[in-house]
Amino acid sequence: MSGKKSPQGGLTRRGFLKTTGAVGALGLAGAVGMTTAEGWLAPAEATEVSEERVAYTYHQTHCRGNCTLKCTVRDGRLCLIEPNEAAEAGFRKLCVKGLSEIQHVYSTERVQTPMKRVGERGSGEFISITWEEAMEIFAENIKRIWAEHGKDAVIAWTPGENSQEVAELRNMLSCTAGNWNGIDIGYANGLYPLYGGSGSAANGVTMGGNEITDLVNTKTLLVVGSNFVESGLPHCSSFFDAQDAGMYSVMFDPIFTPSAGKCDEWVPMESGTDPALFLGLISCVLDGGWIDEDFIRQHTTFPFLVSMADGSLYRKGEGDTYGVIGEDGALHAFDEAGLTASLEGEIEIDGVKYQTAFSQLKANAVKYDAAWASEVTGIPADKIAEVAKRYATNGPAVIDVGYGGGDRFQNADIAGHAAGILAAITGNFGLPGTGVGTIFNGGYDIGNLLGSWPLPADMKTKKLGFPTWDLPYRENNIKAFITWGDLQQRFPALDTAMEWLKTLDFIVAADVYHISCMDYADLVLPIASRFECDEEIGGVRTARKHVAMRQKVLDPLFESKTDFAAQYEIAKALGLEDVLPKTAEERAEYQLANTKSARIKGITLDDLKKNNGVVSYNDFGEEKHTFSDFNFGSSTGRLEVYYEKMLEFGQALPVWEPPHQVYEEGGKYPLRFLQVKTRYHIHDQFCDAEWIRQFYETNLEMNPADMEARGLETGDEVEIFNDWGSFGCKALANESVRPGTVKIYQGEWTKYMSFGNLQNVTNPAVTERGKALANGPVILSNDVLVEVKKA
Ligand SMILES: Nc1nc2c(c(=O)[nH]1)N[C@H]1C(S)=C(S)[C@@H](COP(=O)(O)OP(=O)(O)OC[C@H]3O[C@@H](n4cnc5c(=O)[nH]c(N)nc54)[C@H](O)[C@@H]3O)O[C@H]1N2
Ligand SMILES: Nc1nc2c(c(=O)[nH]1)N[C@H]1C(S)=C(S)[C@@H](COP(=O)(O)OP(=O)(O)OC[C@H]3O[C@@H](n4cnc5c(=O)[nH]c(N)nc54)[C@H](O)[C@@H]3O)O[C@H]1N2
Ligand code: SF4
Ligand SMILES: [Mo]
Repeated sequence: MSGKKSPQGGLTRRGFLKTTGAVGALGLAGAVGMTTAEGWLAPAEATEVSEERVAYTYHQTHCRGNCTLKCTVRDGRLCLIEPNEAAEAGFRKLCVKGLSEIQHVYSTERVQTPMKRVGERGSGEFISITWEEAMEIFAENIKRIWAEHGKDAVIAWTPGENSQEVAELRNMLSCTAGNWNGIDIGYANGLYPLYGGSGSAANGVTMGGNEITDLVNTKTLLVVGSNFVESGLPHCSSFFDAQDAGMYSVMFDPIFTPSAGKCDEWVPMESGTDPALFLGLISCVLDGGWIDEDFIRQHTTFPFLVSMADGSLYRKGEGDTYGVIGEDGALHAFDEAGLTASLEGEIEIDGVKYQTAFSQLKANAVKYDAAWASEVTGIPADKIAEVAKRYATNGPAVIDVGYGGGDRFQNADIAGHAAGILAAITGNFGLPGTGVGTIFNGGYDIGNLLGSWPLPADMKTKKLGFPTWDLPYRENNIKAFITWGDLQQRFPALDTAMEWLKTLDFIVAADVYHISCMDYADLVLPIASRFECDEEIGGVRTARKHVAMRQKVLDPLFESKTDFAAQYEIAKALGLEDVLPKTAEERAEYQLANTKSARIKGITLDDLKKNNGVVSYNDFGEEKHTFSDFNFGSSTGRLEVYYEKMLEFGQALPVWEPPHQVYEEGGKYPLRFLQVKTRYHIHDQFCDAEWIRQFYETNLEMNPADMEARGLETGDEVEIFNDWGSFGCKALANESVRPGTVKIYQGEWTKYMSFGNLQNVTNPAVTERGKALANGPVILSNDVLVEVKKA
C-alpha cells in the first residue's frame, strides 16, 4: 500500500484511523491499485491479451425491478453492464442506477474490512481488524448477553433489499424481531378488511388491482400520491401504452412531480387530506346517481342491516348469516337464492331498528359534499365533482395510490377504506381495466416465492409485540442490536433513537457501504455487493415474473464477504454452522426445489444456468386479473365495506379524521414536511454513486413565497426543525412545491446534510387505532410539521 493514497477518502473524512499498513497485513497487497476507487477506475492499460468474460447477476428488488444484468469483466474489472438479453421482452431493462454500478461497486464508501470501534459511539472512529478477530468479538459479546439476559435480548434487523440474502439469520439467533415495521401499509390497512383481511402489504395486486399491463384497458386513471415515473420506473411504460390507447389520467399530489407532468391533469392538494378527497368523490358520485346498483347489491355488504342502536351488523343465529331487506320489505338472509336485496331502507327486528349500510353511507355522505372536501383538501369543489363524474361514468377506471404519500399519515387507513368504497359503488373491481391499490409499485408480484431453508424447530424469532420504532420510548430488555442495513430508514426522530441505541451493550452493523448508522456500531462487517461472490452461484431471487440468479461477476472486493458467507461466519462463531447449508448454491437449489408456488415450481438451477441466469415464471404469459371470479376472499365472498371491527374507533364506515400533526393556522411549525422517492436513490442506496450524484444536491425544496417570507434564497444553508429535532441542508426555490409544504429526497445519508439527518424531525408517535389495524400502526413520516430558518 505504501506510496498509494489512503485507501478511502471517505474513511478519513469521517475521522477513521488511518489503516495503512494494517490493510497490507490483511492481504490486500495483491490488489494494490484496486483498493482505491481511482485504481479501479484507471483506464485499462493496453496489453496484448486482455482477459474478458461475461457473467449475470440480479440487481435491486426495492425499485421493483429485479433486473437481471449482463456484466462484462475485463482484466478483473467490471467494465460494462447491459440488460440481460435472455430476459423476456419488456423485462430486459436497465436504468442509470444499474449502469452506474460500474463505478459504484468501487465507491470510496465501500466498507473494506471488518472494523472495531475505538472512539465514542457515533464518532465513527474505527480500526481495521481481521474477520477472525471480528468473529471473536461477536461471539464473546453475544454469548455473554445470551447468558445474562436471554436470547431475546438480541434484536436483529434486515431491510428489504437483503432480507432474502440473510434469510436464516434471525431465526438462527432465536432473537427478537420486530413484527410491526410501519412501512408501506397505510392504505393497505384500510383496504384489506374489504377483502376479509386477505392480502399482503408489499403487493399492489393483492391490494385490489390488476397486473400493470392491464392498464391498457383503463379509460380513467386517478393517481393519488404516487410518483410512478420515478418510483415505479420498471413499470411506467405501461402508463404510456395506456395513454396511447386513450386513457385519461388525473394526478393528485401537493407537488408537481415528473409523473404529474405526464398525466392529463395535475390537481394540487394539501398533504394528509386523502380521506377527504375520497369522501368528497364518494359524496359526488352518490349525489349524481352514478353508481352501479347491481354490483353493489351482488358484490358488496352495503345491503346488509346495521343496528341503529350500536352499529353492529344483524346476524341470524350463529355465524355470518347477515340480514337484508327483500323486495317484500321483510327480513331475509343475504344469501337467499333469487333475492333482490334493497340498497336502502329501515326495518325493526325484535324492537331494534336497523338500516342498510348503504343508507348509512348516504347519510354520512351528506356532510362530506364537494364544498366540505374542497375546504379540507384545497381542491376547488367543481374539480372534485368533475373528477367524480369522470371516474364513475367513464370507466373502466383505476385508482392508483402511492406507498409514500398519503400512506404515511395516521388517517391512511381511512383513505384506503374510502378509496375501496369509491371503487365498489362504481363497480370498478374484477373486470379488465379496473382496480384500486398501489398499481405501479405493486405492478407485479414482488413477493418471495422461494422455499425456505429449514432450521431446527426451536430456532425461531420472538415477536417484539410493539412497533420497533417505539423501542427508544418503552421499557424493553434489548441489549444488542444487529443491523444488516441502515437504521436511519426505520427510526423516526432518529436522534432520540440513536441516543437509545448508544445505551445498548453491543451494536453490530453489516453493509456493503458505510451507511449512516454504522458510526454507532461497535463492530462493522464488510459485505460484498451482488456483483461479487466467492463461489460460482451466489443465490436466486424471485420478483417481477422472473427467477433470477446471481453468478460470480467479481471476487469479493477488499475483505468483504457475501451475505451468505458472513452469515455462515456468524453461525460458526456461535457453533451453529451445522444448521446452515454449506454453500449458497446448495441453498438456492433447495429454495427452488421446495417452493410452494406453482408459479415457479419445476424451475431448477440448471435451467437458470442454461439461460443466462434468468427464467420467467410458469404463468408468464397470463395476466393477473384480481378478483376476476368476483370472489373477494372474505367470508361472505363480497367486498365487506362495513368494518364492524372498527366500531370502537367510529370507523365502521370511513369518517374524516385529520392527520396526527393537526394543521393549524399560525401553529408553531407551519410547514408540512414531505420526504419523497427519487430516481437518484433507492432509499439510502446510491447516495454515494458519483455518476448519479453529479446531477443533484441535497436540498430542501420550498415554494418561493415561503422562502421570501423567511428571508431565504436558493443556496442558503437552512435549519429544519421541530420538537423532535433538527437537521441542516441548502434551500432551493421550486414553484412546483405547494406553498406551506417543503420537500426533500428521503434516504439521504447524514454525510450529505450540513448537520443532522432528515429523519431527526420525523414523527415517532404510535397511534392507538393503528394497533387494531391489519398491519399495525404506520410510521408517520409525512405526518410532520416543521419550521425552517437560515442556519
Ligand atoms: N423519513 C422517511 N423514512 C423512510 C421513508 C420515507 O419516505 N421517509 N421510506 C420508507 C420506505 S417506503 C422503505 S421501504 C424503507 C426502506 O428502507 P430499507 O429497507 O433500509 O432500504 P433498502 O433499500 O431495502 O435497504 C438498503 C440497505 O441494504 C444495503 N444493501 C444493498 N444491497 C445489499 C446486499 O446485497 N447485501 C447487504 N447486506 N446489503 C445490501 C444498502 O447498502 C442499504 O444500506 O425506508 C423507509 N424510510
Ligand atoms: N427510484 C426509486 N424507486 C422506488 C423507491 C426508491 O427509493 N427509489 N422506493 C420504492 C419503495 S420501497 C416505495 S414504498 C415506493 C414509493 O413510491 P411512491 O408512493 O411513489 O413514493 P413517494 O415519492 O414517497 O410519494 C409519492 C408522492 O406522494 C406525494 N404526497 C406526499 N404526501 C401526500 C399526501 O398526503 N397526499 C397525496 N395525494 N400525495 C402526497 C409526494 O409529493 C410524492 O410525489 O417506491 C419504490 N420505488
Ligand atoms: S435500479 Fe431497478 S430498474 Fe434500475 S437497473 Fe436496477 S433493478 Fe433495474
Ligand atoms: Mo417502501
